[in-house]
Amino acid sequence: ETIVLATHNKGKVPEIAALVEPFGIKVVSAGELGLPEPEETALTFTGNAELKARAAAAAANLPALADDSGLAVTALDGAPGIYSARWAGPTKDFGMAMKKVERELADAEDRSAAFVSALSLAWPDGRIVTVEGRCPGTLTFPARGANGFGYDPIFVPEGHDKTFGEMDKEAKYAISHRTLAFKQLVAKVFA
Ligand code: ITT
Repeated sequence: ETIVLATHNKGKVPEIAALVEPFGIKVVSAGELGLPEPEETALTFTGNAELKARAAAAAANLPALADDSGLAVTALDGAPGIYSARWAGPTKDFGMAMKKVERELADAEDRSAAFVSALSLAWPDGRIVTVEGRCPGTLTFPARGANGFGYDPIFVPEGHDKTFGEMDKEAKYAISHRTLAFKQLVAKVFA
């Protein structure tokens, strides 16, 4: 069996592939298939994950797994949230996006945040299963570490000292928002 990873984000592909491959399922990314990138018009992580999964399942005529994720900062009322990718602009400059988070936090004492991942698995027949995972932590500046992607260098997961950017991928995958969401997805699909 093959499923489409309905993402064009090169940081997400290896993370989602690592979750799916132990089940003996082959993966192909939306990028590799040349599928179009749907406009993310929903106002929630789950809504955007569902529209991406549905669009890819219909276009590829295969089951499709989409992730919509982001960084929710407590002192910013959950921003950048679903706009996490958009804060980096068209050039996907996450150095700039992390600086914007730091600037907007200014003197805020509360440095707590969470990474959120909504995963949605859609089939060409219209069936769909959607879940959401959350990894709590705190923000640290300046950014540290070159591993991972996006906002990983400023996020220290709860109970740890290193940022996701400093952790090796096994350590991140063990606790990430995406992994927590995937566990729920497996429980629902095989229920
Ligand atoms: P697709 O829609 O094609 O999947 P995207 O990058 O546009 O790619 P999102 O709309 O879900 O995806 O944006 C999520 C952004 O949140 C992503 O670009 C990262 O900057 C950030 N993000 C999500 N998960 C992350 C993680 O595990 N580590 C660091 N940053 C993360």
